[in-house]
Amino acid sequence: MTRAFLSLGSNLGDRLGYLRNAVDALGRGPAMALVDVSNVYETAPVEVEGEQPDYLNCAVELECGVPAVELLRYCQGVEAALGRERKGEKAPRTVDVDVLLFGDEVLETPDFQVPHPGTGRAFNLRGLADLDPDLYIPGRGAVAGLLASADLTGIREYGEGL
Ligand code: PH2
Ligand code: MG
Ligand code: MG
Repeated sequence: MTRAFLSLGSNLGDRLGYLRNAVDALGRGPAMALVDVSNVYETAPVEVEGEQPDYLNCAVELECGVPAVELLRYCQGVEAALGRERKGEKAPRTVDVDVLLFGDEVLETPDFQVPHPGTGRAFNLRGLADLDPDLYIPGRGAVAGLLASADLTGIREYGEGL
């Protein structure tokens, strides 16, 4: 089993509902067990062009018994089942499910990178720190240290969480 960490994001429609449904679907994945879910954060869009609604983001920890690419395919299936339209990597979306970390694996293919480039984003560090501040991100360092020097502007805790 591999310890995997995912990032969930939604900025269209019933954002909390989409995060909930995505977490439920991840818990039903083949050879996957849900371990924990971070707090939910409302976050200002980063690295996008033009105006977009704010996101809800959270991080999820899984125990995963399939290889990283199969987890990625499953996550893409969850996105599609929850109505995600492929309008571009940074377009507003019902739900985005990114594989941030897969054990200590480092993968660099044209369409799948682990650690995910988004592991450097402050909202992802915030969610990961809820799950395990000692978590080590290959090539970057420990989450707690990275979070300490991150700019947390535009990130606020959202309600009761999931
Ligand atoms: N996802 C992006 C681009 N920008 N900004 C926030 N706040 N939250 C996201 O999930 C997010 C983003 C591309 O996937
Ligand atoms: Mg993303
Ligand atoms: Mg994505």
